[in-house]
Amino acid sequence: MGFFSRLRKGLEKTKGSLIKNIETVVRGYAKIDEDMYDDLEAVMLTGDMGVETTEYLLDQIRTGVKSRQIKDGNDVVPYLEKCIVELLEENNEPVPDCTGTTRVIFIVGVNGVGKTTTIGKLAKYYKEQGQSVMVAAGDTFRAAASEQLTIWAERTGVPIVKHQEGADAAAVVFDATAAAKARHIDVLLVDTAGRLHVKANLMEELRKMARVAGKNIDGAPQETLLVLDATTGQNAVSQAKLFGEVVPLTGVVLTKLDGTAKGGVILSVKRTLGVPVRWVGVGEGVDDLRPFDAAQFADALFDRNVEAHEQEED
Ligand SMILES: Nc1nc2c(ncn2[C@@H]2O[C@H](COP(=O)(O)OP(=O)(O)OP(=O)(O)O)[C@@H](O)[C@H]2O)c(=O)[nH]1
Ligand SMILES: [Mg+2]
Repeated sequence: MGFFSRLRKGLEKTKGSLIKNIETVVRGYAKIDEDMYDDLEAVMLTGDMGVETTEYLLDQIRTGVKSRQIKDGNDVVPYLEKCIVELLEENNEPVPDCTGTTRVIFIVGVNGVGKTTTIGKLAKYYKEQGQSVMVAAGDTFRAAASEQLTIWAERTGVPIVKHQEGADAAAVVFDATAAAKARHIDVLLVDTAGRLHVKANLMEELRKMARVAGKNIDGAPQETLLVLDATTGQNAVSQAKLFGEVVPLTGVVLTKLDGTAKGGVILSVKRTLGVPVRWVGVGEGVDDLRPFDAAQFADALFDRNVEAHEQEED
């Protein structure tokens, strides 16, 4: 199965709850009234779209009704689909150009969201793009974290910089940035320990790592990607807000979209955080992570252009 098919399959539960429920609500109303808005609101909140995004979409529907673009219940779903596609497409400015220097990418997030796995997948992706890649075991906190990353490094055939367990994570970053610079590496992926936004000392460590990276490579880290587990729904959004207060986030990696009904969270991540979703993950396999493509995501969510996508995959 190609990525589109896997994405589509991964979004099945979200579709089954969110989209189907919206359709059911709308179908139940012969004419548009306040009760319909109330029912729609409930369904959207349950689908993890979040309060702000839900309010926004309901306002859009009201606007559509006023402007007569929505005349009856039948028009609501296609109209909403259009609004959701617009949300997916907004705020997707391209990643900064890093030619002539090493692109340093920090991977941050709470425990178990998929940071280390994401690094393995990114290493493979960038290598396939013809870039030289190095990884840094910046999670010196958890036993076995650097072994886990070493396995990924071996599997993808990229060099790794690591220290002893318990070592200073900033020192790992210092050595890795120095090595990457000396070897003219294109992409340095830095793993970090899972941390709770409430642990001040760990957050301070993250700040220090970022500072140290900039000493060896101007402007580094050029990217700080927050990994969010889609299955946690709205919790992911609050994590993101708090992380963003400590380190400037440049993007989000949304993992574990496979098998959750909470895929609607992608809309609220985009809308409330104002940072682009850069990557989406739909499984544990090395090819289960791809750059976020709004049109592809919308097509997978609404079952559009399925044949064309499947032909591309063959
Ligand atoms: N189903 C699914 N599982 C995933 C995905 N991404 C990661 N995982 C799994 O999530 C689990 C945790 O992944 P890790 O990469 O170890 O997470 P981490 O954030 O590095 O965890 P800590 O280092 O403990 O903070 C592993 O079992 C991964 O295989 C995904 O997109 N889908
Ligand atoms: Mg890890």
